[in-house]
Amino acid sequence: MEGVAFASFTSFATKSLLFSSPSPSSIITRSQKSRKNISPKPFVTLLDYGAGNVRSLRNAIRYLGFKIEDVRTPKDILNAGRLIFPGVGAFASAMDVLVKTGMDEALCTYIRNDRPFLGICLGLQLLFEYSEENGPVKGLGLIPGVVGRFNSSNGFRVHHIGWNALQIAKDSEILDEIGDRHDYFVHSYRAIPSDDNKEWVSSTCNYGYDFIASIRRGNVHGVQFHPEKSGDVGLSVLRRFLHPNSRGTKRPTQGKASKLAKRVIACLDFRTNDKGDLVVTKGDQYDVREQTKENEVRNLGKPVELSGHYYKDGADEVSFLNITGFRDFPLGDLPMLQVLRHASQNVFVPLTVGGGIRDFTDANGRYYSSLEVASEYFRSGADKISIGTDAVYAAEEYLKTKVKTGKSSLEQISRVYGNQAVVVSIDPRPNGEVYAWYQCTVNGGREGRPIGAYELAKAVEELRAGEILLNCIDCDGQGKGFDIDLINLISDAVSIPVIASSGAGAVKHFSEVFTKTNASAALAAGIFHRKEVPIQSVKGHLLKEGIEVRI
Ligand code: 1PR
Repeated sequence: MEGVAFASFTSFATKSLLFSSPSPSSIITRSQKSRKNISPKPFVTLLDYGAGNVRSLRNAIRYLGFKIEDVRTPKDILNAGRLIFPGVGAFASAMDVLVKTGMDEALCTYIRNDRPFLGICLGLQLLFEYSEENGPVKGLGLIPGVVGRFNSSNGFRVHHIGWNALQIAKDSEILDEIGDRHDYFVHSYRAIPSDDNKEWVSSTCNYGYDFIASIRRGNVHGVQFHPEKSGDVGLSVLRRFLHPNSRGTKRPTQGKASKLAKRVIACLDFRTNDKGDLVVTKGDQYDVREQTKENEVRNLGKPVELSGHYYKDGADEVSFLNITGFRDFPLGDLPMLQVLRHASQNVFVPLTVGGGIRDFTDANGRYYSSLEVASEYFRSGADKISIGTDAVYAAEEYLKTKVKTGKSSLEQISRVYGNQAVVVSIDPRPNGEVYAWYQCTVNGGREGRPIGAYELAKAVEELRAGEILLNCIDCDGQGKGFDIDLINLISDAVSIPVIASSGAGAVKHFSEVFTKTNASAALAAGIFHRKEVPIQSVKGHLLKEGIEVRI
């Protein structure tokens, strides 16, 4: 999750590093370890300087049967048997924390002594000499070379987000099970390969040009992708690092995967039904009630179970949309947070959550900023948050005043967590007979606003949205295919990734949207909930049509 501007977090981060309070269950003390009746689970040391969400990584490590010991002092680094460093945040802020706490020297000593180390994302980049991110900023200087920003001049969207393939350069052991499969990346800076760092590079990745995807020398490893979000393949990378002698099938490295794959996303719209149960539901043009006398909310299953099922079936991401979030205070919706916590324990692909993200004052007069709401979602296991209604109001205000106040939920959240973590969900409806335009709506399609989808998309990109989830009320639940004109209109207007949504009813609709538009991902709900087509069949069809997807 590199790219997060967390300068404002530095003092918090430093404090939390020195006096950290990770959840009690995640900590084992040395005295505990020496007690005889303690669980024999092996443990790994985690350097988490408190700058962001590493819950997914903690979940993945626990899933693999390891306990986590958190670093509190530089000495803990030197005493570690096996150390994972998931860099989070911006390069300069991270270096600042490391230097202030004396962790920089401890890390350099640990790595120079060839002790088992795995750096992830920024945790890889910090090993280099310099980064251009807000800089040049000096890194740990263990690997010759620099970290630079992707540039968009060759037509590639600057954020490299999604599943991409590796070109393995040398035997790395931890990458042995990757073969020709994709891994999940999300970053806008990358380490540049050169003759000086050639001996370190174990794989590269291509996104317009080649960059370093992983490094290895002796026991020291680093990966730019997120193994904790890369499904089975990612878990194999972590497992091989944690259990160096673990056996798995070595897969061939020369395969068909060569570039950024198109993503297939499963979406769970959910709300509380009339009995008070949280259920996954699905609308027809946003109407989620059965057309019967009882007029009940359609119930298509339980969110945690379904998300686990879609993960196993090959979903590249899972989205949870709390469709009545605009009515209630999202943090009052504890079941929602529980859903996220449980789902993220077993689903190792990115999770997006949306619904009701906005500033809020509760019945007791306590004010919660949208940033607090989003932070709670991130802490509970979300990788991205999605904003609908509040983004429409922010865009309207911005277009009226031409001033970026920095105060909208969109701006606040993307400033702290990075714009790759903020999706704007658009709910447009075609309007007008002769000069049709796509009118934006708020509150789950209940109210039309005086702004078009095109204007909204351009405005939210300027306000630092990282992705657009483009729904279409007329197509929703109809199974007649995506609205190709709408998707072209928006994906040609912005340079951030666009997720096409609404209308999938057959596998051919997925190939159609990827061949006729520039959409980076296709999202569907009903076709999967009604078990009409498994995700694997969608992917099989796309592969047959020559469209690269993760398998
Ligand atoms: O406005 O920030 O509170 O966010 C509310 C979120 O809930 C928005 O993302 C909005 O799109 C969503 N939402 C609100 N009401 C509904 C509803 O259905 N009544 N669902 C709703 C939107 C659209 C997609 C759906 C696709 C694919 N659903 O998420 O899953 O259309 O469906 P299909 O494949 O079956 O055609 P805020």
